[in-house]
Amino acid sequence: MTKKIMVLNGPNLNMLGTRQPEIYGSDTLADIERRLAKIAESKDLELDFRQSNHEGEMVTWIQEARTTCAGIIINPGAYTHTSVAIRDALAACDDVAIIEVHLSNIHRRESFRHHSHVSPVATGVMLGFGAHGYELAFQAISKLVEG
Ligand code: CA2
Repeated sequence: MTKKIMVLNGPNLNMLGTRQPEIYGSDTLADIERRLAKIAESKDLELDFRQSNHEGEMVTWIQEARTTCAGIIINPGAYTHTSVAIRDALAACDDVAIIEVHLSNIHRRESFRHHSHVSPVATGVMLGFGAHGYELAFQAISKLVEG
């Protein structure tokens, strides 16, 4: 059966490509989704790509992924630094590979971005590679879920 990878994007990431290109690049979320869809097809994986500006909706989606997905790639946006609820939902995903992605290197930025509630419950973390980081994360998760 084809395994499913859920890619979750948090608040404000729907504005990607419209402003602050010096930090986040000029690709839109739709550009990223298109590239991941190609990789998913080549690896016989199903891609479920979503974005939300709401913490509770993200928690509900993670709970859904817990029973339907082999892997989760998540850029929690600013919730990275604030959300114990998203962390707890991810921690409950026992048999799911989890990769946290950030476009920017959060450790080179303001100190309030240095801490992630998500990293301790992620299988791995990809940060600072811009939009390409999503592709790197997808390649990595395809290895984690194979077999
Ligand atoms: O570097 C990342 O991927 C972040 O998760 C992006 C978040 C930020 O709060 C995190 O600290 C690091 C912000 C996403 C907002 O993205 C925008 C993109 C373009 C225009 C406006 C916002």
